[in-house]
Amino acid sequence: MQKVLVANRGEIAVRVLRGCRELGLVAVAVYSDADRDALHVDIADEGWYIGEAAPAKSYLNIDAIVGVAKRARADAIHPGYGFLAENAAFAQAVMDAGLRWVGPKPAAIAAMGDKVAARRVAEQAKAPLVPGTVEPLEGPEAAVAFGEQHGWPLALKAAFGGGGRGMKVVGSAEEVAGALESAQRESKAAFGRAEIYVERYLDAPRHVEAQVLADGRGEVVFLGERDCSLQRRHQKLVEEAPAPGLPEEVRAALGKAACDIARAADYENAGTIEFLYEPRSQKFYFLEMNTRLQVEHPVTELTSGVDLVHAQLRVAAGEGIPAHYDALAARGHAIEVRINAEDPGMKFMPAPGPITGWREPSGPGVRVDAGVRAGFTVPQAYDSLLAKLIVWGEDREQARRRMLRALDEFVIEGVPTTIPFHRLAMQDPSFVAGDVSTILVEQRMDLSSLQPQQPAVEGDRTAKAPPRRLVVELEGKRFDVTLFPQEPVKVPERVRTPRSPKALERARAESGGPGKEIVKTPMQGTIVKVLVAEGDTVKAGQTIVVLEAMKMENHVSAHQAGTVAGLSVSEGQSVPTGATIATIEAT
Ligand code: MV4
Repeated sequence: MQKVLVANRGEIAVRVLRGCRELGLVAVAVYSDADRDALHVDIADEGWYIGEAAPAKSYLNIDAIVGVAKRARADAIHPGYGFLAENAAFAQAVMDAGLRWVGPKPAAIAAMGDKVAARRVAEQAKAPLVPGTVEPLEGPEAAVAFGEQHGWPLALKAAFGGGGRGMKVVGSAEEVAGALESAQRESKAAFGRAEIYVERYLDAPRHVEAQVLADGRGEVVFLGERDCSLQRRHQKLVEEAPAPGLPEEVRAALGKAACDIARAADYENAGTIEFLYEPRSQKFYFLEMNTRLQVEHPVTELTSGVDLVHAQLRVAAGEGIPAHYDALAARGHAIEVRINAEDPGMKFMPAPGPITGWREPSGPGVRVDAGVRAGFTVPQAYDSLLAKLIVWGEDREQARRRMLRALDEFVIEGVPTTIPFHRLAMQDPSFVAGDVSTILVEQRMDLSSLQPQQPAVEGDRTAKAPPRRLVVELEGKRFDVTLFPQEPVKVPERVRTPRSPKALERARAESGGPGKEIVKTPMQGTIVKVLVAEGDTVKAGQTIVVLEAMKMENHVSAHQAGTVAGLSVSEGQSVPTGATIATIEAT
């Protein structure tokens, strides 16, 4: 193995390309139209154009990527995370093209992608599972019977979902049929498969996951666990290793269960086994397995001392796992925060745009894995992760204080970021005490002090220009020239236009007037259910229609109590954003 193509972008492409270069492998980047000026292309030995900005045209385009790998004479492909990383067909296509795949065999990817099949693997490995089914549900009766036997509430989950999408919590037998129907519809739309399985729903668990490394010949090592409980809407925000307060015997049992599952799955390369953990009972339960390198892998690197990208490349090259990896004990404590181009003061709304200023923290125990730099425009086409800030400390408290210091040093101008949220999180009393859980961010933290972020500099904004490159593309391969500008360059300003008195008046009129509420579609989509009829009395907060948009079902509800006066949509109808659904007249 001598030349590796990294089929990804952003910080993970940078991370993996660095690992390749450190091992003396030729590092090949690929890029789309939106990434001509991206950092990952810069730090690679070669850059190859693969297509338009839309993921389907570039980073998800199997033929384009495998085609470039052949033209570049690469002999292996590393997928990073996201995009095609857990696509068994891609892994197979890479192998069929005579290239090495830096990851598990396609059969293991496929088995773990089917969450019910994954539960069967865990069961076979005698690992603890959340009580539930290991076959898809035949109908609502089976779920009701399960609830009556094991107790309520239940979680209905999509067999081909994952990451929390499509999960429904059901509190009683009466709710089962509706929730199952909705879960099936949503799953079919999002994943093309309607299979649903059931589990007992655990209240406020912790998310603890195990990092494993397998050589594909039966050798599996556990490299430590991570706590990833701090998340919002299934988007992780903070991760740490080791999991705070986890008793040593629980850690050992969790590590053993993870290795047993990896062995039962005939696993190869780096993988992550997710568990739900209940501190009160000290019980943990298998949830899912992720067959890729995770975003949060650096906290394990800092506490285990293992470079996981090197390990992945060595395993893929057939080198096996160094013997001493089996007995590594976690050293110190590491915390990672995700720096996203999102405004936590505006419900974490993504805000792509040009980065006009960027200065990373450094110093003892600080690592920054960034995918961007000053002058780069964060594309709208991809996720909003700009960088990960990871710190190491002798213990958790030192790591936490170091994180606060590093967050203070981090300067990012031009786009809002999650940094203000992380300052709060690091000082939240529950977090400080290590009392974390999956409901901490959404139900316990006080986020009221987070304000919408204004541009860092007002008025005529200039930024010190970074070196400029002239890129020449010749038959799809890039060559570049560096220019060092003498003058500051002007960067576009983000402006928010205040609404005119006329526009404000129109907005007031559209609200329906006193005592009336016009319920409108929050987004474009299809009406899949109409739950009221004209003349019905509704309560405040009651669902009026179910709107499917972007493969998710959204409940559109009345804000005020009253009578349904005008109902202007029907099931199956496509609606634009802002369309009138019904008028509610206060009674
Ligand atoms: C659960 C659960 C409680 N009980 N399953 C959400 C993500 C998906 N991978 C599984 N998830 C959950 N499954 C049972 N039986 C609670 C969650 C959950 C969660 C899990 C991990 C991290 C964050 C979470 C946030 C909300 C819910």
